Amino acid sequence: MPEERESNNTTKKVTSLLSISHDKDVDGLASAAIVWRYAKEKGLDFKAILTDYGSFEQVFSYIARQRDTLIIITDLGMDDAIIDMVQTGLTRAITQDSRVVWLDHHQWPDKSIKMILSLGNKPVLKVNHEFCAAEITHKVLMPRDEVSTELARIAHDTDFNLREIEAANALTDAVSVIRFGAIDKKEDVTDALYAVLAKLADEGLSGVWDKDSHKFKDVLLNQRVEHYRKEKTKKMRKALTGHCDQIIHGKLVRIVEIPSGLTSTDMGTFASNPEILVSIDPELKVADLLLSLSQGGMLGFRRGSDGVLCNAAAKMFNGGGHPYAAGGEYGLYENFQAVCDDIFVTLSKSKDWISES
Ligand SMILES: [Mn+2]
Repeated sequence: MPEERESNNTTKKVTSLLSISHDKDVDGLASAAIVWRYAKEKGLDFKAILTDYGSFEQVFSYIARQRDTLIIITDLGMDDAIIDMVQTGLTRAITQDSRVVWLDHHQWPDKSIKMILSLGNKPVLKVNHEFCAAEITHKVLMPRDEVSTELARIAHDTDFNLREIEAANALTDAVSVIRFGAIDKKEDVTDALYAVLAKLADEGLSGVWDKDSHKFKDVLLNQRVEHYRKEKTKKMRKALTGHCDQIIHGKLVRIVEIPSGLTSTDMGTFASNPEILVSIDPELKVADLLLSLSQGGMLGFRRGSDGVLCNAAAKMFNGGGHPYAAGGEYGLYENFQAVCDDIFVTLSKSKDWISES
């Protein structure tokens, strides 16, 4: 936060901080934890809302009621569909002497960027695709704080799907198990995640994770995560067993149907492990392109080799993303086999998703 803003602006000083972050993964949670540490350092009252895109209307009408509040939004993008709602909520809060800081790494249309920058009280907007949101939050708010450095590193490991840090993997599963559990019981996701968030904000990873026993300190949470992992493995094996393969333009394309409670990231990691594949079928190889079809008709794209561009493949299904991971939409369906045939036909029509290098 640029300190000069304290001295040369005419608005009242903020007294509290409202953090709005993504509830879906470790990046959103770690970003909120770093924001909380910033609030502690500045002596600001703190409140967090962890949310997802479907709930923006409630969130921004809550934001509209804020006074003298520093509103920091992290790991959430904005596009034309929600721009009016966002503008209305933020403008209201700003007329009540609030300020806005938005830190993100998703794709933003120019119109959304211009809207945020045109708000009053000198808004701060940082959007950078090369980092995860927690890394940006760390750099902007708490660059010299060691706990925040660790939180940003964990988020990077999960968001870029590196999966090199055991505790980061475990935390990813903990977020999923807590989140899916709350959604099932129709409980508030923020309330459900608050205890973990508070510990991360207090002490970083060591607040929740015991590195000597390789377990969560909370025994119940550890049991839930272990159970979730077993169930998840069963579901993923079953999903992989029902796979549908085809060679297209010399690339092995595989489609799997994923049940609820599984993410395409889970599936992508699982299905790129050759040992797991061989245990299902000795002939089964890692696919060059893996498509995960969810029951709602959403498509996740992950690649098993560099010769494929997931973003270009996803574009053929009204989606987009990165070369290594992307998302798109097929639409509601009944017959999985018919969907596979249809997808294979679409992918055969273009070579855009094949990388020359
Ligand atoms: Mn993120």
